[in-house]
Amino acid sequence: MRAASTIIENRLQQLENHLQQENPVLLNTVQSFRQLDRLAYQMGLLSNEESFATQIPWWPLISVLGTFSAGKSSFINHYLDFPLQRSGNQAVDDKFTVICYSREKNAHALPGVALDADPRFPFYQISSEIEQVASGEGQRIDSYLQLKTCPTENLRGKIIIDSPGFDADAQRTSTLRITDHIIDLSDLVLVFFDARHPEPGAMRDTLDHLVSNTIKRSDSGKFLYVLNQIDITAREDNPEEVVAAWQRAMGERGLTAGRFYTIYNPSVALPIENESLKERFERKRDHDLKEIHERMNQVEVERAYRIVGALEKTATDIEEKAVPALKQLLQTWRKRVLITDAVLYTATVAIALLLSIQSGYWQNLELQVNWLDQLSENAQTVYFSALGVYLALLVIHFLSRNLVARLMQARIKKEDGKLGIRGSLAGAFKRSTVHWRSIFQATPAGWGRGNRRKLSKVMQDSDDYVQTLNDNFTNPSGQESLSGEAVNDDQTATA
Ligand SMILES: Nc1nc2c(ncn2[C@@H]2O[C@H](COP(=O)(O)OP(=O)(O)OP(=O)(O)O)[C@@H](O)[C@H]2O)c(=O)[nH]1
Ligand SMILES: [Mg+2]
Repeated sequence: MRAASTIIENRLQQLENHLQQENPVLLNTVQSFRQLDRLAYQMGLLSNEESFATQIPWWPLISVLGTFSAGKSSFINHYLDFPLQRSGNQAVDDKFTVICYSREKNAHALPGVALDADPRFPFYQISSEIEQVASGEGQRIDSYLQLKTCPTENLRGKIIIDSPGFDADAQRTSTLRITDHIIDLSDLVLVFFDARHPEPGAMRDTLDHLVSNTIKRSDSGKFLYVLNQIDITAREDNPEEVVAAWQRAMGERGLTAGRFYTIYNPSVALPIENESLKERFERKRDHDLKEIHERMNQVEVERAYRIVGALEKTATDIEEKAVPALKQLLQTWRKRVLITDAVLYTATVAIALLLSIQSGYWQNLELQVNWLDQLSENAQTVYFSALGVYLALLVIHFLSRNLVARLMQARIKKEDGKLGIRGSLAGAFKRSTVHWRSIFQATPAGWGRGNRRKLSKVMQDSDDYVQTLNDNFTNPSGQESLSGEAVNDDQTATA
């Protein structure tokens, strides 16, 4: 138990260290999650080796997938404004690279084990998952993953994953498994295609796996489809046809309306000679690139609100769902214990009666027990007999409350989760029905005045976090320009 709580403590501390560099508002939310954890331990909603904070994804994850040599790495370098990833015309990347922010001036690369062992990152314990699909591959985690840190401000509050070119034929099950894992965790997925004449096999695999399989997902909105390198098409007779062919191929896979972008990379593109063509291409590229970048930046904002939202929801759910449900359960338990008590007492009396009849102690409806008469003459024995009866009743009562609690707990465990709250109602019920708590106690364990006050404080704090986030994310200079515009409007009005 101790070891488990130390693991959780370490995890939370690592999280805090990272947030300290990255987003101080969210650092405060970890404190609030800790307060909720303590309350939940006392209520029994969480066990010592759990934390509300580790149940939510902290990292806004953007993944870049797609055909090989489509320009994924170059796109990332351009976004970071930093030559972090190697690029080239041959297939360059054979690993997934997890790129995250660090204040240190120099970029660092760390092997895959660093990711596998670090709970702050989305690949924590991925090796065991890989081991399940490809035996023996789990230990070779370094050949699949690496971690790079980069000091670019653009990267603050996000993790970007660069991936090897997608090619289902050549790729092992483990790579496909990692790809699926990444897609599941990502807040935003950019699927890259190549406007040069792409290799049909790789294009087909990408379409099958990264387009067809994604349309029916409930989170299909997080996929953006990008046709890159369209500067090349400027040299073709009919550039529009390349884009049209691409969209047709997507349409054949069922993707008709969607987020299609056509871009090229300003830093590596070939020059376009024709001035008007150049202007048209640049306009389209700038427009689409801007939208993609905006979506990428938005991910951080959404993540921050998502986390504060999760904090507030966890707190309100305890008060509005868990506690009422527990009170209801305790009431049912009390009722059932009293009924069971009554049944057991009656049964005991009935058995005693039957035994006494059988032993011939009853004559003419009168109890004739000589030894009982003798016993009642001695005050001490009367006292001990009464005590004995009392203890017997008590034992029966505890048997009954335990039995009922256990039966109910099994039922609750089965239905735990239906309520949609974090934490275990079954655990909290167990805590509230421990033998030293009276069955007449209506409030659940850990729900005293002190803890209720702490919970309101967390709710109050989460409102404050939202305000701080609003202050951080709404550009303060935007306010100025708004009033500036108002002045201008007034002037035009008077003019
Ligand atoms: N003309 C042109 N070339 C590009 C563009 N984007 C990338 N390239 C070039 O295409 C080649 C492949 O780029 P990478 O960024 O390595 O592509 P990748 O998708 O990361 O490739 P893998 O990791 O090997 O799958 C490089 O030579 C880039 O310079 C673009 O928009 N236009
Ligand atoms: Mg690459």
